[in-house]
Amino acid sequence: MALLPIIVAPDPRLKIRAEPVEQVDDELRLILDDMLETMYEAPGIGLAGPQVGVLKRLIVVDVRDDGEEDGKANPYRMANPEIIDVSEEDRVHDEGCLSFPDQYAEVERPDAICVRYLDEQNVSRELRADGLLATCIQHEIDHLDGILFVDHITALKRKMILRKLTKIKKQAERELA
Ligand code: GNR
Ligand code: NI
Repeated sequence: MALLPIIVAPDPRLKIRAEPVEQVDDELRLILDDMLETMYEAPGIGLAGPQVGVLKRLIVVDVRDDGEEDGKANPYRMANPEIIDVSEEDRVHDEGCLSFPDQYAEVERPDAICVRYLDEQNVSRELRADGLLATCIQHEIDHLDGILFVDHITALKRKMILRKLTKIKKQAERELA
């Protein structure tokens, strides 16, 4: 088990489309476990391969039994996740992202989805999700397509968030120099 460094925006590596995996083998199971460990430590409720420099269609999610703060752990490891159905109804959530530390914005997405994926045993599964779990899975699949939550908000808000992060990154570089 290992913690993986999380890439912070703006970074061209977050804008690349990730490649599908052929099958979930021992090597990918180890990466999925490292991603979960990294996500819990952050802490976050989801993590996508590209955020840790893995350009494969891998995501992990745990919103802890319906988003209750002290709910039981309920981790999902997904390879090649695909949304195969969405509800007509939308929901708005104040989203954050581990690649955008301390930045939040309201994003509207379908309230419920059906997602097809390969689980950690390389078995094809379908999951119906709604609420926070549905929001999080959509946010993670976006990462696999190089799409970030700020791509769903107004250009002005996006500019403000990216300007803040650029400033913070430059400051950190100066402190290291
Ligand atoms: O930890 C996270 N919280 C979150 C909150 C609302 C909507 C989406 C998310 S995902 C985010 C972790 C992350 O950046 N995943 O890519
Ligand atoms: Ni994210």
